[in-house]
Amino acid sequence: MIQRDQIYSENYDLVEEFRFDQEVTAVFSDMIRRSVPGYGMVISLLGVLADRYLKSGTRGYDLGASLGASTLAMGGVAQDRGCSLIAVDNSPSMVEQCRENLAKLNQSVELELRCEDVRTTTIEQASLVTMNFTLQFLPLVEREPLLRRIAEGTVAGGALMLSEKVCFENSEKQQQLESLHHAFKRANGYSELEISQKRSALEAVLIAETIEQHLQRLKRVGYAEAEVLFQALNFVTIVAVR
Ligand code: GEK
Repeated sequence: MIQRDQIYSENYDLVEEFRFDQEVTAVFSDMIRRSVPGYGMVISLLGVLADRYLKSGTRGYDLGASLGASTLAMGGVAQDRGCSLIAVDNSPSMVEQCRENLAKLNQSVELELRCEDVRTTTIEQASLVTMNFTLQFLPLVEREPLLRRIAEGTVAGGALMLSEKVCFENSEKQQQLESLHHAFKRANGYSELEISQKRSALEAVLIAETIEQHLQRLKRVGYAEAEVLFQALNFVTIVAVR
């Protein structure tokens, strides 16, 4: 059963930095659906991209796999084409729960679940890499080297699906989308207190960049094309092709 996220419903004197610990893991499915506009569509789109990009004999990677939703979305195609899947997350509690969820995958899919930092993951023979809402948690200076290694480990014609919370240079647009995102959370049952305490917890942890910064960097690291495939408020999914 899905447990409701009430982590920030109590008033805290001091809001601690957000961490992907046991408490977050227990409510994560509910939290991400009520906090990230378009999350369900992103996961559905990944099934479509898997069909387009996963090539037989290659690998699919899910970087920042959390509970395995993205890995599961690639599972059917991976099985049909004999691709192996590698799911990575550095939160032990997420990995533990993810292992149970991935048991749903057909045993014939070659699957590796690793509890490690994506910055140390070797990417080889990838035809599809998905990094949904994970790059945003890495220090800014470490993003380009990681993306370069992903691009270098991707076969010609392979793709990266990158989903991120974004910000906007235009301050009016930034304010408008930020306020719509809060309205989205309110509409999904979060109180003002929950929204503001979660924002404080994430302040130093989730650093958003602009769509332009993402697209330019993807081209710099070796992708031939990079385009926004889907946007819901201030959350975008970019597809970059090698
Ligand atoms: C989904 N993609 O459901 N190395 C490995 N994992 C990391 C790192 C890191 N350096 N930093 C953060 N994580 C998923 C949702 S959630 C997004 C991804 C969100 C992991 C972290 O432990 C968490 O599980 C995940 O990245 C981010 O499609 O909570 O907004």
